[in-house]
Amino acid sequence: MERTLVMIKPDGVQRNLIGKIINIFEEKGLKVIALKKVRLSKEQAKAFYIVHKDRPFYEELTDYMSSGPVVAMVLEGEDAIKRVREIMGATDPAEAAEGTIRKLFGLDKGRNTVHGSDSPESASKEIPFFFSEFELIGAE
Ligand code: DAT
Ligand code: MG
Repeated sequence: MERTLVMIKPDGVQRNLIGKIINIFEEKGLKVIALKKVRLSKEQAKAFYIVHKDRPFYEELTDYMSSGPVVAMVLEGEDAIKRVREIMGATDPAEAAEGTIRKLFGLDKGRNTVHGSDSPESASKEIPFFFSEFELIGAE
């Protein structure tokens, strides 16, 4: 069993896609073990995306991620990190495979509707960014 951090980005929350997106993950057998809606400050968005601090899109990305509420959740399942990345699709919605969340709902490279941890190392930093241990309610 593996855990991964997923965010529904401001464009997804704003367009009332929270339920549809969670439904896609649940139908694939992933379990929601923690869930919250939050508004990130600019500083919090910069901290969350610190690995991208030297990329040219860091300012645009962190402005965007602090521009409206997001929904953060922890999903649990076998191979959850890789499976969530597959279900989300490529970063650029124009390049995302048919049936992926970003293909279905993504607007452009920045407003691509969802975030998912890209590795176990990322998940182990991103989950505690939003949730304390006692907020993670597994299936057992
Ligand atoms: P992913 O979210 O697929 O892991 P990433 O880690 O490379 O992609 O980048 C993080 C986010 O930054 C991405 O979801 C959207 C934004 N982003 C990436 N490349 C961008 C670009 N060239 N222009 C604008 N935003 C970009
Ligand atoms: Mg990434």
